[in-house]
Amino acid sequence: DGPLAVAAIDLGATSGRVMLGVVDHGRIELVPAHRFENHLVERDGHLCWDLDALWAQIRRGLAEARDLALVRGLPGLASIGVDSWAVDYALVGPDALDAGGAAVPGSGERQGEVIAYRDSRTDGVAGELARRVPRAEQFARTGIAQQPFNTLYQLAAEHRLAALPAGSTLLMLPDMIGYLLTGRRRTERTNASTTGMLAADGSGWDPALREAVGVDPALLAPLIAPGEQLGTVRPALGAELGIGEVPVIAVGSHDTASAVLAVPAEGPGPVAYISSGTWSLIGLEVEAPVLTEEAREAGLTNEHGVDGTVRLLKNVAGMWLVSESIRQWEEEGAQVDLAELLAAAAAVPGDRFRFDPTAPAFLAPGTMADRVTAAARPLTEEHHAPSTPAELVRCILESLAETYRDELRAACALAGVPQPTRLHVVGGGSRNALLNQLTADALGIDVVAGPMEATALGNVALQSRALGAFTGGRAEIRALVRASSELEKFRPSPRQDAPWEGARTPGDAVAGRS
Ligand code: LFR
Repeated sequence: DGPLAVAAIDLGATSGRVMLGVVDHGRIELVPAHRFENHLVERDGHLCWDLDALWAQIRRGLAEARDLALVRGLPGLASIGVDSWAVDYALVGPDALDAGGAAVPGSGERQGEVIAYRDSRTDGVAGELARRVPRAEQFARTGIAQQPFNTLYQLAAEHRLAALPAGSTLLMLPDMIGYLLTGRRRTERTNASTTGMLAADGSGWDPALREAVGVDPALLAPLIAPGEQLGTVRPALGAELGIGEVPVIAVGSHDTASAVLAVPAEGPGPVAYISSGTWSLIGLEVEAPVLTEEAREAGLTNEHGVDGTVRLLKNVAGMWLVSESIRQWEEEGAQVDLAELLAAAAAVPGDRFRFDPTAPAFLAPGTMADRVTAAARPLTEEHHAPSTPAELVRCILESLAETYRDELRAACALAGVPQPTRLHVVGGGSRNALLNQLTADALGIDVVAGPMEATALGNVALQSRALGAFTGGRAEIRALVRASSELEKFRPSPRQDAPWEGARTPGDAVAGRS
């Protein structure tokens, strides 16, 4: 019953990390073993992810995690879990055969690049597919919001399927890492739901949608549930990294599933959260999908979570708007420090400009500051457009906060639950104190910020439960997270009107306070 050391591989759109998680006496200590940058690369005319570079960084991170465990007197890694952003996939050919004719696990060759979800190949594709399977039917079958980048639409735009060698498999990104680690081909269920091709009850792939995009059933690997063991690290790889044949455990491999598992909520009532990173995922944890036409029209999605939960949420462009604006300013020669920029944004006057951060126009990378400036509507007669980086960031954060209010209100109405008394913000974006305060003010409820590394904590917690470190469900996992993190509370500033009651009805465009 001594301390347990596991490795969490957590890949984000702008950075990845391998964390050592030490679980001991009802607490998790996260020790960063290796952090690395990640970014989009252009290849063959597409925006892609550099999988080979990520895999090299992951291998280095695992070796370093093991070293960190040994330094602490622990016997090494007890298991590994992998999560990343959703919807993207690799195509892998069949395993090679050895001299005796036996398949060599993990030797299948990647068939082309891993094309990123922000690539323009899906432009217009969802509309075309809707002519074959109407949007209402797609939603009723899967419960997934029809975002242009869903795997389903990527597959409808995929030109490589016909040329794949027999025995090829589509593996979601974390499943691909799991395959490289173990040689086993499986599709983890939480991430499978983001494809837009999994039946809403999670029972299996939806045959009508699979056929509509020309995907042969043999291309899809069998499902695996979070908490199940995928396999063990291939002997040669385990020896190379000095980690041995460690079990690899399927976690909530969709980063948002792991992050929401680690929301430090307590007490009765539905859990309301924002998983705040590149995206802001705002919504509720519910027990069953909300498949009504109203939910579809509101743009809400029903993603599968750990332990049979469902996340009724909305994708809102989050820190991406800020990080891409900064990238533009830096390309133009400016030197930008995020902390200074946020301090300046807190100091400039508010309530001057608004725009709709849910608009698909902000999906693609490039010239983000210009695009947001062009979309910003003045709320007063004297000001025409944000004219400094601080003003633009203020406009982004205020627009986000008001969108959070409207989207959470819509989710509660559609799920038939009362307004929550607090909203949890987890992930890297939870460190943005100005945004947290604006959010508390817009909603008129307490905002509880942290933990920042919720995704890695959810990943580690599920591994340790699978290894038998504790028993129990979400309540136990959340108690473990609370015992392991420092949280900060933001209370709404006193103001005359009651913002929750005064909020717009779902479906209204985001608009400024009048
Ligand atoms: C967040 C996230 C979102 C998903 C988006 C694209 O990192 O996983 O949940 O909608 O990335 O995959």
